[in-house]
Amino acid sequence: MAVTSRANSDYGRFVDEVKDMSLFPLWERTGGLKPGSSCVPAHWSYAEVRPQLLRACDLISKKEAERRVLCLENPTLRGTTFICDSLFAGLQIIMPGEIAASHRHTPSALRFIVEGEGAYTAVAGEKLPMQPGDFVVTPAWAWHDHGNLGTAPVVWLDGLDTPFARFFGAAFREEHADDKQPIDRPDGESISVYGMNMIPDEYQSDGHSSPVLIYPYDRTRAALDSMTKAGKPHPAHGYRLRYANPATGKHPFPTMAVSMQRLPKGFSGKTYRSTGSAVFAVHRGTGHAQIGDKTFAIAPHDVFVAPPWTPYSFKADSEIELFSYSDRAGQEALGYWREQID
Ligand code: GTQ
Ligand code: FE2
Repeated sequence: MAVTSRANSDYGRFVDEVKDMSLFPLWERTGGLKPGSSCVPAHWSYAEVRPQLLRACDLISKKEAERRVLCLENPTLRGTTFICDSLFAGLQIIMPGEIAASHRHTPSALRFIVEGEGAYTAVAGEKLPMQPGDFVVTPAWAWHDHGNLGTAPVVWLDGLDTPFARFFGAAFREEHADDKQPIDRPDGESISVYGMNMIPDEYQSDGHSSPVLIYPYDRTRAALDSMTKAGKPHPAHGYRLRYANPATGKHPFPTMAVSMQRLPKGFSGKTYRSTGSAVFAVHRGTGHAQIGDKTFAIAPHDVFVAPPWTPYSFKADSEIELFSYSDRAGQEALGYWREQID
């Protein structure tokens, strides 16, 4: 029975009265709990976005733009900067000689290098030179600044868990007193100490972010090569490796899970869905991604998003490598994570 038909009844007056007291009768709520969100599948073609990044370089100086980033905004989330309910994604461009000043924030961040040589990120006192295909960790509240010491533009994908911090009302941010933070560790020290299947004896993990701050592509590729030789592909994911925090075996962030997967040429994957929202960046290859009722032709450096509980599958015309990050770590920690394969 609709509430309106009770307008002049005792019940109708009751409902109006309690609503004026900021009380809502739960039994009046329609819909209830169900998985998924209003977020939609979306795809950004790098061939279309790249010219706009270069245009931004002509129009906006590095001084004006603290970070020269085009946010990939879900069409249902206009004005939020977010690619889905739980994640941020942006393409950042930095020209030769430019620096992006040091700051820190409570959201955790990752970079996935898309194109260009000679850029670095400095994180927590360590300078991390970056190559295409590398995955870089910026833990919550770690100082970070970027620079391009090369001769060509450098573009990377920024992935952040900003919506988590916003949700909890815990989104703090601070500028460093200097544009560049002091470097007090040797270049790439984190991987040469923590990335060797050994951990310093006295190291105490807080269980949050990985002590390894860079996962270089040459290692990822070598691991995928070995995995490809060793066994059969997963029916939905192909050959997929998850980046691990070596101190815990779990994810590199408290909120985000991060992976690289290889789909062999001709691969036609099963349909899969999970409660996770996932952002994908094509590192190599061409094919198609079917996400919900949308089919996207995918090419190198394209980015696309799969909303929660939306079925998706992949087809590979040539061998594909897909980088991805999702809110899986956060969902697992909270006991929400579920998945389903066709
Ligand atoms: O490079 O530090 O795309 O703080 C969004 C927020 C990049 C960064 C983004 C950030 C950064
Ligand atoms: Fe930042």
